[in-house]
Amino acid sequence: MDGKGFDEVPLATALDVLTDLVTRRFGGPAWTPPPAPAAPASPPPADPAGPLTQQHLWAAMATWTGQDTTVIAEQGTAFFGMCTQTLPAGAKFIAQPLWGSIGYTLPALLGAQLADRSRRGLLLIGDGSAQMTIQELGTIARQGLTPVIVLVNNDGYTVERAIHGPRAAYNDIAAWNWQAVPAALGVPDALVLGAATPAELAAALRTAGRTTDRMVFIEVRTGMDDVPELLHRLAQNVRARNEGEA
Ligand SMILES: Cc1ncc(C[n+]2csc(CCOP(=O)(O)OP(=O)(O)O)c2C)c(N)n1
Ligand SMILES: [Mg+2]
Repeated sequence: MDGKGFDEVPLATALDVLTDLVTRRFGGPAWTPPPAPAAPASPPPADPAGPLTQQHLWAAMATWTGQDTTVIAEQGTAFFGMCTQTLPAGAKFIAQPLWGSIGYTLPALLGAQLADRSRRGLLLIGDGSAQMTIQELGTIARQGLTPVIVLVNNDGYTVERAIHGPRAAYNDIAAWNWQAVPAALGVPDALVLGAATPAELAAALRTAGRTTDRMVFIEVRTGMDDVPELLHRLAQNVRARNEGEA
């Protein structure tokens, strides 16, 4: 401040001092918070037997999350779907939107679970990201860890499709037999489930809640172009900026 440095001042103290200065200088707080935005209208209930949508998926994952759950959301649709949800007090949320390096979350799940075995890990990861670091599934099992892994199979890089090249080949990935992957990578006792409708997801999540003695691996299917509302809006802005630069 004014050419002087003040090291190691806790943020709360700094804010108190700055508020005091602003009050004395301007005779009152210079800024008042804007009114809270009106709550969005709740979406219509999903058809239990219809296709699973991203809107339904992330809300259902937030509802499933408990106070002892550590949610880890990969930097695809999972992050954008989960970062707008409200989680219960005590729940932890791990993501890395700053670096955005895909594949981070599966080893992050391993680390978080090793650091605290009393919490249940819930990994939310896309098929493209999972193909980067999936081999650590075997290490997770070898360490006796029993997380729930929700793998979003939407045939490739959906977050990238939303920004550029919806049908470009570089957003496609090889189609894997995901349900065979845990056994192939050294987790023969994983409980492997699949869900393509809200009803199937509800059933899988009920089973996952009861099954705490082994890894639960749920492959969920969502549409190739289906994205959470936040990502839809962000992608529109990025697309517009890219077109302006062209
Ligand atoms: C190491 C690395 N490579 C590439 C990217 C660019 N990138 C960001 S998100 C993404 C695709 C993620 O796809 P997926 O995990 O399937 O998530 P989805 O959006 O389909 O749910 C890619 C390739 C990146 N962020 N980090
Ligand atoms: Mg994907």
